[in-house]
Amino acid sequence: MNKKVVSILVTSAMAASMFSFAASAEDELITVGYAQVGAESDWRTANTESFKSTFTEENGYQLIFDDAQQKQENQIKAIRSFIQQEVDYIVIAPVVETGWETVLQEAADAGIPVILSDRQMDLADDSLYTCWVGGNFVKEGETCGQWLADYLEAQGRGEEEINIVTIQGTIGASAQIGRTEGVGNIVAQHENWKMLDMQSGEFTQAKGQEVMESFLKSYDDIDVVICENDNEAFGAIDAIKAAGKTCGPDGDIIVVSFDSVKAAFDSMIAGDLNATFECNPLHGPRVAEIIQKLEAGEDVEKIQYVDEAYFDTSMDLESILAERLY
Ligand code: GZL
Repeated sequence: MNKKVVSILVTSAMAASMFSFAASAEDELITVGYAQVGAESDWRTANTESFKSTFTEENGYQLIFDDAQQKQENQIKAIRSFIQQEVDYIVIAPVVETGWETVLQEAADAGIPVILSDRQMDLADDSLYTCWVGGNFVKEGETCGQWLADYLEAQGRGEEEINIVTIQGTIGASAQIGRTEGVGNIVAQHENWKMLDMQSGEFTQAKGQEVMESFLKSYDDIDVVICENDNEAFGAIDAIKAAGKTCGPDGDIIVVSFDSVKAAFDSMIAGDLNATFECNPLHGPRVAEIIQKLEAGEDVEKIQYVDEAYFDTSMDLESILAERLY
């Protein structure tokens, strides 16, 4: 056999072995399709980063990430694409709780486990997803309401007529439903508290400012604004200042919010925000732990809450901020 033919055969054999090596390396990676809500808030950015830094090739994963820009139809398209790509797992942070049965059934028919992260789904058949990991939104709301009661009491305002407005999150999202319910449970315990109005700020700073501007035009006696995430609070604070009013511990209007991102600590240190109620976004490692258990054939808990706290201006915020991961 002449040298040329031999060299072609050797090259082909090497290419084949490399391809098969690459294929086997590729085969060893666990493919995860992740349908993320969007990039609407600092919390969401931290949540996305947690997944991207966890589901790396070095850690044995191939992550296929989709940003749905807060649109359910985009998330459904992404899930269908993951099914076509025959991923090993689908992770979804559902933008709203309803409208998922059909596409989840398609994933089930394809034999692909679905893990829910962050927000929940309202399903008649909860076998359509393997498990959910996220924050306890009702508890976050109740903790916020109780903090406000204690704060007002400490100021000698426990019996005063208190006018409250709420800038809600995306209507129909678990975080909005739970936080609104939780705060409402505490408001109901105080007959001297009045919830003047509630409107959605879509969990964004721009919309939060717009809603607060409208509240300030409609009501001249607002004592408290409850923002269902920190970014809405940043917008509300800008609107309050633009209207010539003050906010925070020494201001006209008490401002509280949810998430506890780093920028919320900056706002409390600046004296604008009174308190923030944590919603831990670092779900990546938790979901990876779940996948590893499933890979090992182990059972996993259906509902898995992450640990959460709250922070206010009575605390050593500079020290806490120095340790914060998001
Ligand atoms: C909470 C999450 C919410 C955050 C917002 O788990 O769903 O969505 O509170 C984000 O910042 O937009």
